[in-house]
Amino acid sequence: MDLFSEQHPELVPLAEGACWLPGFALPVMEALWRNLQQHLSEYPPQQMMTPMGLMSVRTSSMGDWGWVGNGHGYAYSAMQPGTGLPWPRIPPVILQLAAQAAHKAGYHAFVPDSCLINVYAPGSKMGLHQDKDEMDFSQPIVSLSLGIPATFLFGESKRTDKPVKIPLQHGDVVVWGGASRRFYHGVAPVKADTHPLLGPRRINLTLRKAK
Ligand code: MD3
Ligand code: FE
Repeated sequence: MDLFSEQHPELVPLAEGACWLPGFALPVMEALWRNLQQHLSEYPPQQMMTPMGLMSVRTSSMGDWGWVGNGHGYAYSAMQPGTGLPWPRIPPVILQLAAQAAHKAGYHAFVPDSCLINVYAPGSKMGLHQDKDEMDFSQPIVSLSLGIPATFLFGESKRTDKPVKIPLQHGDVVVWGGASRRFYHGVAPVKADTHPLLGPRRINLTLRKAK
């Protein structure tokens, strides 16, 4: 299938357990962006340090569990780095969107307890990795993209010579469950661009049931 075609099917199967819902979130993008702007002004995204080095992406979180890195490792944390305060709750518009997308992909009653907010400036990237810090791998992960486009990469193994590329756009949702839940994935360096609503950045929300 030509993933870069101009057509916008409702649901694109990507791999076992994974599907792409192009434009699924478009009807709520303005409400969502207002919410996120408010959140980011109160909980500014930070470049986390990991054992692999300083990340080019800036992150903030919502929900019971935020994702936090320090020089020694990374983990889900109930407290923000620095202040020690809890993260704010995930707003209903995001919880509803995640549950509806998961349902559409065949995962019922998805109730995430963590929303990671990744902010990409042009040039930011995320290397190939697996998401392995969650307790229950039978729970899917829902990802939502806002702002300038990015090329998302995934493959079954890190050694897969050519990871599959998906052009993710503003309003796209991807649901990862089943076998695809353990796939390696990453984001190619984001190209310079400007989005009418978000300006020169891409934001990805990753909704997970962490614990
Ligand atoms: C495929 N974020 O934060 S979300 C991450 O666009 C992360 O910011 C990327 O990977 C981003 O860990 C991608 C899409 C995603 C999330 C989890 C997955 C794809 C996945 C888990 C398994 C397979
Ligand atoms: Fe990931």
